[in-house]
Amino acid sequence: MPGPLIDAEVGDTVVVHFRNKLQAPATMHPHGIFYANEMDGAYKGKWTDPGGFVQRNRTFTYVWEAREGTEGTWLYHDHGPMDPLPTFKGLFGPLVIRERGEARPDNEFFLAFHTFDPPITGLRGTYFCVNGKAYAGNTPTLEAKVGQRVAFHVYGVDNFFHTFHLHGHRWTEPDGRIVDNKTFGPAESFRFELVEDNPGRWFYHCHVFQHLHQGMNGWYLVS
Ligand SMILES: [Cu+2]
Repeated sequence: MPGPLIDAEVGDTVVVHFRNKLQAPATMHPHGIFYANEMDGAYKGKWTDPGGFVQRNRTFTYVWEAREGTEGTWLYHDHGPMDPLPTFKGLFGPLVIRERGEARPDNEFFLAFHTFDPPITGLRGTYFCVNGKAYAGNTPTLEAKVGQRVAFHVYGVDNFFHTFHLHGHRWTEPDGRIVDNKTFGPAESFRFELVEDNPGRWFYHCHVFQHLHQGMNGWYLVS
């Protein structure tokens, strides 16, 4: 965990061959991309479509469309009958839809901000995680070089509002503001780019201090 990156361009049809190897039913529910009602991957009681209740050892093929107007960084997650426990255990992943033929950045990172609670881990404390790990050195150590065009893709997938703060750097928001700390809530996602100009050993972290000090931090190494 997180699940694999789904990487599409506008105009693509995305076909996901999903096999549930867990003991419990599970699904895949995407954000942002276009999908017809039966490709929603959501449990709806007696109105549930097959894609909203995939039993253990069964398969389902999700078909989604990256239509015009779906560009962006998104996520997918379980939305089956066990919701939200499978998501809280890590059944989520990133989904990016790029402009057709768009130049790829030199380097890019996909970061899920989320929580492991005691009912999930059996441990005493809550861990605030990035991609399933807590604390710098365990969380992803990101690496880039001066001069590279670097893209960060960040999404939240728990009950909390987080911020993404990057030391030594700043970026321009779509509305033109220059920021170095961006707030995002449950299932919100965003992407920003910068041209790397500042070598060193930097921190990235959530700036909610409780989250920061319970694990939501990592290294960004620029050479
Ligand atoms: Cu946080």
